[in-house]
Amino acid sequence: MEIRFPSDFLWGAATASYQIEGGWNEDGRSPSIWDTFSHVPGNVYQNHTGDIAADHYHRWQEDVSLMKELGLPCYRFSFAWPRIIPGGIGSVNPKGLDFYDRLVDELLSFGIKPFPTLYHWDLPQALEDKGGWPERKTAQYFADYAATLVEHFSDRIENWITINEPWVVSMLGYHEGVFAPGVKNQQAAAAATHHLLLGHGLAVQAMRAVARQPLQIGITLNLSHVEAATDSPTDLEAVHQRDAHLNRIFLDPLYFGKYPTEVIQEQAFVFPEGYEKDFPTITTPTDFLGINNYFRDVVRHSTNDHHFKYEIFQPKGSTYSEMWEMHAESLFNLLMRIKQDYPVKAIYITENGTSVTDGIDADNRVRDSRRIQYLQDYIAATHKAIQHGVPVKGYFLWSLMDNYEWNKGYSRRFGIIFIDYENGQRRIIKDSAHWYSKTIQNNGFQIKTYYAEPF
Ligand code: IFM
Repeated sequence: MEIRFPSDFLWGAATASYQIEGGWNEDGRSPSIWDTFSHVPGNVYQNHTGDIAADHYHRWQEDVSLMKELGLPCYRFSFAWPRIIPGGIGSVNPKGLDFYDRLVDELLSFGIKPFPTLYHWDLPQALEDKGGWPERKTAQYFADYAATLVEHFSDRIENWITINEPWVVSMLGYHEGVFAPGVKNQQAAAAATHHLLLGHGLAVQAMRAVARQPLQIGITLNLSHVEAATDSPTDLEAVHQRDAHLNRIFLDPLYFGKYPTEVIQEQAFVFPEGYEKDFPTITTPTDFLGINNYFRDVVRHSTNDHHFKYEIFQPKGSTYSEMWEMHAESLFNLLMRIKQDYPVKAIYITENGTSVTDGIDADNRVRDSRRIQYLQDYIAATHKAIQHGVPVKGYFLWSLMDNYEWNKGYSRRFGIIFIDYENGQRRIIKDSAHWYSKTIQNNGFQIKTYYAEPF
């Protein structure tokens, strides 16, 4: 079967500052919470850090040439807050702006549209020292930082994402403590959730106030379709709860100005006093919703956890890559559900992809056929959703290049460009990048069976 996307569909690839840049202490950049966290032995797989990462801070020109070679129309990257405002608040670092000026101008000179994210988890450590996201003032500091960037770049950049995956920031960073800043405190996580939403709303307002052209602004959420392990009433209830904790906890305040009732009633989430007064700010209208999706969540009832009466269940016989189940139909289901339940004007898939650690063959090729299979299936699911009326306007593959996968360090490879960390950081275009490049060129593809075996 042949599939073709609408002629104005936007194709891109995504990265994030801490995961690729390196240059962690250069040109006035201050430490972020990820520098602090990754430098503590035991926090990250084999104590890997982002000190050098893919060395994009020095190789950005080569990386932009590769984007050009692949015919990439759009590039999603993130600004590093500690490069721009090293203290988190106050003075702006001209060298930080210079780096992104060079990057943005180079992209534009090649006709590649920049699609930046303002916050992809690298909070300046100075702000964590003042309380981090559980502290209300951080929301305003974020809005000030957002305005600084928009003032400087909005003559050249139209599309902006405020925050990437606030669920990960609050739940993995402040509740489970497995991501920076490594805090394990439910109260802190609830406060962080609320202040991330507030920061987003304040930022949208501040950005529009200083913009040099009408902007397209959105937030990116990590969302998953949730399914029950069985039809039992308790498993169905588990679906409802998980959906509230993962999806509705951000979607409902953003679109309806309220937290899900079930969440409010639980002991686990106690939001800061007077939180309701912030909903008018949190619901400040945006232009699109960014969705990061990789897998579905299958859940069943469980009393193992003190607060959450469910557990994630890995169905037997399903297909897994190194981290997550591959289940493209669940992306279709998720998109249909968003269209049905929320008044979303436009959707961008701001991340989708898979980790497969295929290495370099003797002929210097990386034959990552399993990634091609994954991409084909998920992009076809996106296409099907568009056919069913879901307003998906673009797709960003995660990731342009192999990079630092947070607490898994360099043990995971999500890139369509291979980074040879051990051999001078050379870049090798993987088979999947050639496939994606052709897909962009043809604005679609012929569906094939690339890889029939289970992983
Ligand atoms: O690498 C991350 C990215 O930073 C956020 N979304 C998920 C990706 C894969 O885990």
